[in-house]
Amino acid sequence: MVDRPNKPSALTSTPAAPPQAQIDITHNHSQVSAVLPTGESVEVLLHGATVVSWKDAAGAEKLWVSETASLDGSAPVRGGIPIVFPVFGSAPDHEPTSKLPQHGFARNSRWEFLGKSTSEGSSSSVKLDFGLSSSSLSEETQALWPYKFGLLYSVTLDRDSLNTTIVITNEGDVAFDFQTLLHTYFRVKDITSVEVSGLEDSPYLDKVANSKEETQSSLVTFSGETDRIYTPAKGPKHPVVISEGGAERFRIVRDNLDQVVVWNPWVDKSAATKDFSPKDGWKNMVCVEPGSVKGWQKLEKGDAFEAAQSISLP
Ligand code: TA6
Repeated sequence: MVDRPNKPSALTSTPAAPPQAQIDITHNHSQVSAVLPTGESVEVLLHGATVVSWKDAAGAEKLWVSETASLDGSAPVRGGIPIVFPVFGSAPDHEPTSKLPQHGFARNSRWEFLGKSTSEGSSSSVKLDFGLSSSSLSEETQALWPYKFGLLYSVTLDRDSLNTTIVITNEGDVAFDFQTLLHTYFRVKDITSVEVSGLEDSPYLDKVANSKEETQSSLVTFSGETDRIYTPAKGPKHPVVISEGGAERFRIVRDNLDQVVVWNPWVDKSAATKDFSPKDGWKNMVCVEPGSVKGWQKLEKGDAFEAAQSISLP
């Protein structure tokens, strides 16, 4: 046999696969956690498929969760990323959803963990999938909103980002109208030094002023209760950026979510909200919530609606 120059030496062992994310199902099968090899982590409750923790590689928490949040499935979680579906707020004039609780039933239902997937060969990200269908709702809830649907919610953790995607399918024979929103509670050091950009020149409804229509002239800053439904003028791909003390903290782009709700309850609303604690916790949180909440999305039989938020760290 003719020896070839530079013949590679025989492999002593197959190349090791890159280290993969560690996935655990904990708390008596009620919570799913994922930790990347580089240390970033995410925790998701099966109750509401609510992301309740997102930490960077140094272990710094990015989300705000109330110290008295119900984490046992007895109530919607006060904090993290609750999923709003099929109604945002309450809609007394919208007959099909008028009997539903505030923000709908998705955040207060038990979802199923469908599994994880990693991008081929990459250890830098992991995707966790969760499902909720009409058949898994209580009979009482199915009676309140008798439509057949499926929800697939994916949480993708990467080294400097968290993406949450929802796919809503109409599995029945009749169309239904819905609203949906990702009610993200961001953790900040001091709300009075927070600025939100990317909403300039955008119309909004000011819920603190009886839903008066306004237009945002410049950066959003906070000096009191703030509860606004923006329709960003520059469209979903234009980032909404949360900065603090002039430094960027979070950059949010959206897919198929035309509104952004900005909320801070400030002193009185925090004091009046039973599961909001500590009572001065309003200083350390801001909600920036991508959603489709102006009017109603109609989903025809067999159709699907996909939407996402992608939150990246500087
Ligand atoms: O997204 C802002 C908002 O609609 C506020 O009006 C406030 O009600 C907040 O949601 C919290 O709602 P919740 O039902 O979770 O207490």
